[in-house]
Amino acid sequence: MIEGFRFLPEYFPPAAQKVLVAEVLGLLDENPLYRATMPRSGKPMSVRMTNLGPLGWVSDIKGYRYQPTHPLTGKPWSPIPQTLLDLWDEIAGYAAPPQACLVNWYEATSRLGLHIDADETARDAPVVSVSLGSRALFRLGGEQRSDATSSMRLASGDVVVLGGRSRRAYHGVDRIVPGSSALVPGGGRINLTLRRVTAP
Ligand code: MD3
Ligand code: FE
Repeated sequence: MIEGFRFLPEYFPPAAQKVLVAEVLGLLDENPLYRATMPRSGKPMSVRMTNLGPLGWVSDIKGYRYQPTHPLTGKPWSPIPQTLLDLWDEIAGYAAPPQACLVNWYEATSRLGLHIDADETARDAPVVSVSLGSRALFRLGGEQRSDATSSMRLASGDVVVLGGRSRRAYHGVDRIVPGSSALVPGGGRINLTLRRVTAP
């Protein structure tokens, strides 16, 4: 496995998963899920998304970027829940707090193509991911698109830390296993990624 990749299965027990999902659902009125579009092509992404925190990752026809406000409401994103700030403190090993929590919302047929996360200036900071709801078939490769990949299932409550070289690795979600958990309304999946965007 690539250096810097840490898999913490069932980090959150079921009761804590429920609280986290309820917290995220409660923030969706103020921070509505929306379907971002791909740069240049304007093709809609299969995953709906929103963000929490001082910065949020957005994509539109002009490109990828982090910005302080929701693209539809124009309002600042709500703060990152304390549970997630605590998680970062416990496992990120990074002196400054995360600035963005990207919320990816997967339905039965949602997927996320192989990509690298490269829009953050703080390249030494890890990305911390929390999976909630139905299982995902996650694919992790290397620093070149042509590198071999391996697949793994990410289940509800699992936490993944992407530090070191793994931070620069290609990755994606081939599909979810819809209905493999009833935690998320509709049998879908929520993935939360905590990110440090700018160098402290
Ligand atoms: C490996 N999300 O938001 S989480 C993303 O399940 C993203 O929604 C996926 O890829 C999801 O960009 C995967 C695990 C993950 C997150 C960030 C990474 C793996 C990563 C960054 C670098 C390498
Ligand atoms: Fe990613």
